[in-house]
Amino acid sequence: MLRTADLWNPPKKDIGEDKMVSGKMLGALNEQINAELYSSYLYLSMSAYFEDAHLGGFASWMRVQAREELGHVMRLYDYVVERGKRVELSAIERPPSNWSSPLAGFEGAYKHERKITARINSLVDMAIKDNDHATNNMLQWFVAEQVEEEASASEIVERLKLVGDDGRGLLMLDRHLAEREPEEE
Ligand code: OFO
Repeated sequence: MLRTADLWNPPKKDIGEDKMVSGKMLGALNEQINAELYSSYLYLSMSAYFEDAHLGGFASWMRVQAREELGHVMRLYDYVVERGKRVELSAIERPPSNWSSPLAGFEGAYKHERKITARINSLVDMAIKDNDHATNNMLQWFVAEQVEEEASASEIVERLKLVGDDGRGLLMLDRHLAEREPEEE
């Protein structure tokens, strides 16, 4: 008989091996969920830094990025659930809250995206090794996304280098970054 308590505390889904998603892969996907949550946290922290520096366009760009990262989280979350597996959330590391300049902030963002790309690539390697075609297919979206993420952060780094100490150039870039719209989910 199903008790009310069972509805609120359903038994944990099996997180062990099965023929679809290996236990190792499940652990790695759960870690990736955490990494994407950290990305969102990092960009929200950068957004707060730019708000404080009166650079509303930079802040808005970072805020859109923070939200986009939550979309990445949910994409992985939904995949794990769809495979009948259990999402396990863990503590999110505290992000930095200060950068020495807008350039340092975006250099940090670019470096971070390169790390995320390396993580995605090792997940793909694992899926290939496991003959896990479904997970590999799901991850290909992230492979393409990382190309875009790296390109947009690196383009802003280059523009900031061109701007240098020119306050007017910085404000023009700020106006340009304010135009970024959230992507359709
Ligand atoms: Fe999720 O792509 Fe950035 O971190």
